[in-house]
Amino acid sequence: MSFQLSFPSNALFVGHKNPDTDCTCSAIAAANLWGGTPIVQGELNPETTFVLEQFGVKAPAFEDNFAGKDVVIVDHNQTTQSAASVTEANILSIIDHHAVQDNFFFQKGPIHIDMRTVASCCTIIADYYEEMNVEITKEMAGVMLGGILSDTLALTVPHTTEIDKEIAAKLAKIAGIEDVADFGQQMLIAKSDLSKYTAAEILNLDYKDFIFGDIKIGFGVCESLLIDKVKAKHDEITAAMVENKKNDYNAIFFAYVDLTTNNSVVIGADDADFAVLEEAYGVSKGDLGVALEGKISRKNDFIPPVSAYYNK
Ligand SMILES: [Mn+2]
Repeated sequence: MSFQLSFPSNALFVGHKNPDTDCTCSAIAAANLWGGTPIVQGELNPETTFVLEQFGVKAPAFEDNFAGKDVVIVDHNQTTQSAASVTEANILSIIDHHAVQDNFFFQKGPIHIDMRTVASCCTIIADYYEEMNVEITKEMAGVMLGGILSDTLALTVPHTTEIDKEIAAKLAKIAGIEDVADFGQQMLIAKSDLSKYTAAEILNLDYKDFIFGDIKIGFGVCESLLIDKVKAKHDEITAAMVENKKNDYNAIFFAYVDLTTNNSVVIGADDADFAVLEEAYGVSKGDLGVALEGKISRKNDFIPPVSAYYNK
């Protein structure tokens, strides 16, 4: 007899706060596979909305009260990236592809944990369909492809693995997407349309908290094909960062990620934050902030030097 992962039908499949396409689509596809309810902990971004509309898939319900509930965590593994009530949930499993650092979810007993070194959580969920011999519908193939293309910027980021590429190709076939690069480009265009957002909303759209010992930081990222339009709001974004910092943060950082060049500029809320960035990255502040060439990933590029700085 071999182990087969299963969950009770009342399980909630929960992605991180400030949801992105990968966590939302992971929750949808996992809930579809195992039975249960996909959950988002915030409003969907325009890229995720585009993907769900393409495949006629309903957005998950919003929920942030997890006390006493059966929960499967997808696409994150730190309490700082979920509502506080998740610490009172009955966590059944963690399925993720991020580094295990501080604030890993505590568990009441032994649970199933699946952390893989792939570029997207949807890659892992798609692999479960295969392993469990469950047919992938066009809709589910579409959303999982969306998650993979989002986290890998259409399979271009250096940490994209062969498994991500192989699974994306299979999903594209089922989803009826002939030109994956073109679909990825359409996702980036959708993601880059930030015209309806205020500076504070742009800061918080893709924003995560990190805790290093007793240091708490916030790190927002904006990936755009039209990053100059975002940089034009620099003063307002900085003001929003200063405002966020009042909520017991030691530092607030934000990265302008230019998807046309794959270069980034990371900024801080104030001089003290900029001093951290200069030392962590070993780069002096330029016009707006610290310029990082060829670096675009919070998980792989931005956080490790900052983590090393605070943990030294
Ligand atoms: Mn992810």
